[in-house]
Amino acid sequence: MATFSVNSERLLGHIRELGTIGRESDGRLSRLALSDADRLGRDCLVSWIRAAGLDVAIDQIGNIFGIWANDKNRDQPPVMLGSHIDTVINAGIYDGCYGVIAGLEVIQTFKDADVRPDRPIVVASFTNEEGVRFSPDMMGSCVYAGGLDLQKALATRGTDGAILGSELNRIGYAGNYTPGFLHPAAYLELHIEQGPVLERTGTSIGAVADLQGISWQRITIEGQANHAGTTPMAFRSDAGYVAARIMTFVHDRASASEASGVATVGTIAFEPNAINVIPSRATLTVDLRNPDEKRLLKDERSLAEFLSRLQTTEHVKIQAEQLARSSPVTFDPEIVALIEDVASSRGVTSRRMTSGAGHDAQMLSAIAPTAMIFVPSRRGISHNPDEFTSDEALVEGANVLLEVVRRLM
Ligand code: HGY
Ligand code: MN
Ligand code: MN
Ligand code: MN
Repeated sequence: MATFSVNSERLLGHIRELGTIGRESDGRLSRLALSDADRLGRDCLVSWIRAAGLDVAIDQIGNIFGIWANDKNRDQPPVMLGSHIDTVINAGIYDGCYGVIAGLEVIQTFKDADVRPDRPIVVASFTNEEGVRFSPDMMGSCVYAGGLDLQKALATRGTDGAILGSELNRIGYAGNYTPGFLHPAAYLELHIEQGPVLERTGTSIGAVADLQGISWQRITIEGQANHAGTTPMAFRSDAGYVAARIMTFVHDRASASEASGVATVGTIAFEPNAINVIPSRATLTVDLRNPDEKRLLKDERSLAEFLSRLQTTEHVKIQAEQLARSSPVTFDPEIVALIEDVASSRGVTSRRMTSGAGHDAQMLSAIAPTAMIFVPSRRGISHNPDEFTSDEALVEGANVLLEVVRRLM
């Protein structure tokens, strides 16, 4: 049986090149969904897909598909490889991009070797996986998988007030393609781990068996602006103080030993935001995650109860808006076992693991047998310019993906 290997130079070159696109004047990499920087990244990816001789298709939420099909296999459900190329603010160069570029590389490698698969192979780059500018995250894959209404998604207002649908039009990625393959035969996502487990355990490949649930809320606290000097402590409705109480509550609750979840307050803002004015309003976001749905519901309930207690004791009004909510998902055990089998046939170590991060695979698992392959992140760092994975690990991960696809296609 012929063995195949990706073209490591082309793979690593593409990762580095895409990593240069969307740099701000201070050098930070931020390709927020549907920004001009995202458009440049998309244009670059589309040019690579075209150069590889694949059909390019863009759907109505701006998902980009590179389709490798022939007249014999076109009507078969494809094997789909995907991820995202939008980034967070001040991002690394691997999160999402690695999976899209490796997916294209796998197809190119088979194409170059004149392999004739029984089914099409499609590489997908999903819109707005990160959800930093427009909530919820994993938006493009969620619309594609039928989990979010297209019109609702197009009407989403971003943190900068922009409307998603008009941004799609503005950058020229409002497509009209209705993917014929609504139910891929399999979906595989290769991704950096973004956590410390593989590095700490000296393991090369993560065979991701499941992915934790995610709950995003925006909480607005209405207090009363007042003079920082003259207002006695007992007479204050201090929105800033209440925000700090909420931040401490979610952090301490998640840190408590019996919890299996994690919690982050990633954004916080005070109004009028002046040194000598008691904040009249505070807005913060809470990111709760738990691999166990019952515990995630309990985490949400206990936060809601805490908010209502605070309203009484601190004389404030609190509103919580759900920005995103996805339950834990279990990936396809057969494909997970196949990933482990391929790793061992290639003589590299692997371990089953849970993904702490959200991924498009979470959404695709609703419509296709799905699994993820992780490669190690140095010191577990991600969503940070210090995000790093070695060339060897990147190439190894892509070759494991290649062999898994070969056995599935
Ligand atoms: O938040 C996440 O886990 C993903 O990176 N959007
Ligand atoms: Mn990602
Ligand atoms: Mn991410
Ligand atoms: Mn993600």
